[in-house]
Amino acid sequence: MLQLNILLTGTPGVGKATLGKEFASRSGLKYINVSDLAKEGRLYDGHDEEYDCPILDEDRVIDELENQMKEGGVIVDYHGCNFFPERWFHIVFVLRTDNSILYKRLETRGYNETKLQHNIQCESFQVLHEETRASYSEKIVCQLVSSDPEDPENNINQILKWIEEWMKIIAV
Ligand code: DAT
Repeated sequence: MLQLNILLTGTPGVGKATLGKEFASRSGLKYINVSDLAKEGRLYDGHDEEYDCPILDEDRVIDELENQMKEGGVIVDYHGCNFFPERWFHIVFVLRTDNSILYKRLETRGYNETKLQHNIQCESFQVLHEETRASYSEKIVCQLVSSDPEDPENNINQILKWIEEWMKIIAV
């Protein structure tokens, strides 16, 4: 089994779960959606009224994941990245989506107007891309586009190619 850990990040709605679940089923990596993990374990520290969402208890999330990350073979999905220990990840993929497409996806999700505009601005200003660049070595940060239906398949092939290269390097 692959021992590497991958972080999939990006604005909500860019397609992290779609890509992460499919990639996990093909690669044997374990897919972990941090929002689902937090929901199951009630890993919260209050409620954000403006954006109508629970506030993640980041320390408890890290405690919860630490052992699995040490073992390796995990693909983590979350719309944030600066609180994870840098040592956890071998590669970080930031998914990006065309803003007009993202708007429709988030509208379908029923986001309120404040939350919708906030996320659209995050994507426009490349907030997650900047956050990954500030938190991880630029050598391990890659951007992938996920706007069109054929993109997940192309992205899976790109990630598989990256893993092939990584395995050659560690075999030396
Ligand atoms: P995220 O996990 O980043 O919040 P998601 O994987 O749940 O996003 O995707 C949001 C919605 O968009 C979902 O209905 C699936 C769809 N979707 C994801 N990637 C897509 C793509 N490349 N082309 C078309 N639809 C896509």
